[in-house]
Amino acid sequence: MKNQFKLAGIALLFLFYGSLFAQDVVKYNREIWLKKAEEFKPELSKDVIQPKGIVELVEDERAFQGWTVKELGAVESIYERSFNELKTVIVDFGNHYTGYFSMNFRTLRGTPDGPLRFKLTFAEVPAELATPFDPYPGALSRAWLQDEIITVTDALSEVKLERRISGRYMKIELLGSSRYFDFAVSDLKFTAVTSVKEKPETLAESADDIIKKIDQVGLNTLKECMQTVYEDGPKRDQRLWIGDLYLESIANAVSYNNHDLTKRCLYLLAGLSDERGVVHGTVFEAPEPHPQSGQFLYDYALLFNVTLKEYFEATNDKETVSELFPVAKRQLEIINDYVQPDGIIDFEKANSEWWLFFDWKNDLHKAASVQGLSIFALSETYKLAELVDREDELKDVPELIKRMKRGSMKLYNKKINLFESGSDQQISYASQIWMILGGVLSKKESQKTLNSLLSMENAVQPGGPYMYHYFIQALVNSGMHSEAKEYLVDYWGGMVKKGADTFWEVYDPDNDYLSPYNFYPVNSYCHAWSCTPVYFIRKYPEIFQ
Ligand code: RAM
Repeated sequence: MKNQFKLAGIALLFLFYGSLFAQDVVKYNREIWLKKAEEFKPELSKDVIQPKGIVELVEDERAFQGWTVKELGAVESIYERSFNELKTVIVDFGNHYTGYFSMNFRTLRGTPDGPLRFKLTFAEVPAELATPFDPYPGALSRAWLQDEIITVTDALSEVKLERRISGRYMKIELLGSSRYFDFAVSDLKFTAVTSVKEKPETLAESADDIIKKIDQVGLNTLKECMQTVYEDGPKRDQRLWIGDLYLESIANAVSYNNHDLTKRCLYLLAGLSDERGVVHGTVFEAPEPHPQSGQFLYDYALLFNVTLKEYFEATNDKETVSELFPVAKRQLEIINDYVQPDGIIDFEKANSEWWLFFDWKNDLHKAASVQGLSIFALSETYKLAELVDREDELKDVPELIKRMKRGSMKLYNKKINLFESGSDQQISYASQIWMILGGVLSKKESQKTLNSLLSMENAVQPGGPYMYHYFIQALVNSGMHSEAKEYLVDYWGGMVKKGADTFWEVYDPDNDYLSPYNFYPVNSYCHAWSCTPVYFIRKYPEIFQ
């Protein structure tokens, strides 16, 4: 009897551990992967930046968001002047920087006998300094906005702001001082940080000026976002998102070549995958690496695989791929949960179980996009498997790709050569782009589709630079090279003409005030996914240079 109990106990124990193993498919690697991520955490370089000068805000309806700045003189001009009289000053650091601000004080009269109180506001674009933040109508935390009230108890020593800041401009407003002494501010400094070490190659001498300018602004954007992970935006959200990582890493691979940063991010995401082995759309580094729990994006999970494939092509790093290939395989299984016998993804089901991101565009119907992106991810993962001789582990994939491509044609309206999405048969850029990137159409057919799309007035347009990247890629893949260059110059060149030092998270040429968060100052104006002209210009010099 006793023995029977023992046996039953052992069996139960096996069952228990068995179910744990089944649930947590990557359990034993997670710690190792997080250790690797830590090992490749870069040292940030530090560069001390002096302000370029003092400026004032000028209202100008032709300027981006209605505001520009006018130069008033060198920063030294305020180092001699009574701040009790000046009261407010705007400093221009001359470029977008990410890092830490500090300043000092000089006593002009008397002895400091009481504390000083200031409000410091940092801005990526001029309108951020001109738009009142309160009452705050935005959908994201009010605290992302970079205004800080500081009390200086010792006006004889340097003051350092603890919060990491991102921007080009800074407004200093005096909120409180003593009448028994006077002072000037001095030694305004910005210690800029980045993990970029290498200087990218210069473009061909013969490249158009606008291309050179776009490349430069793209490089600045990327450099600013490359911190201890690829951040989405150094002002906001300051963290790793897979969609941003993918685009940053391919731009990095043709410019700064900081492959270890890509490797770190891949290991971090793998190490923080959930108990099913699914990667989270976004993760945090501090105080300990952790995911945003419950934040699963269907498209981003699959783009993990594409990032890994691009990483391998850039580095030939077999060790990393052999360790992370199981994670990629696991992401592909997501597709199996939704693909139906006719090769079409069950959109309603996927949409109810995942955040299907694709673009910041409320009215976009995403069924065709999900279909195209899934095929794209399957194809790219299979290519990766071929590169590392592991196709036998993805035996079913070629057949699945075929079935899904066949199924996709059910969404194709042959009369107008366009894919339709949803019961309203919505026609969007996103649908055509993802079907083309998925390789559903031949090159010739893709051209027909894109030409038809470009002539459609009511097609749902890309919502921002993220979708615009895939649009340019679809044009490139379809052999529409002059159009690819034209649209790139038009779109990103449009931001340059509006004064961008770094490319923006959101850009609609017809609406400077567009914001997915209901308040445009909280948009990020140095945003990872907008840096990709760097990739196009350098990856395809024959088209863009
Ligand atoms: C925003 C961020 C980020 C993006 C996600 C989906 O919060 O700007 O770049 O990847 O959305």
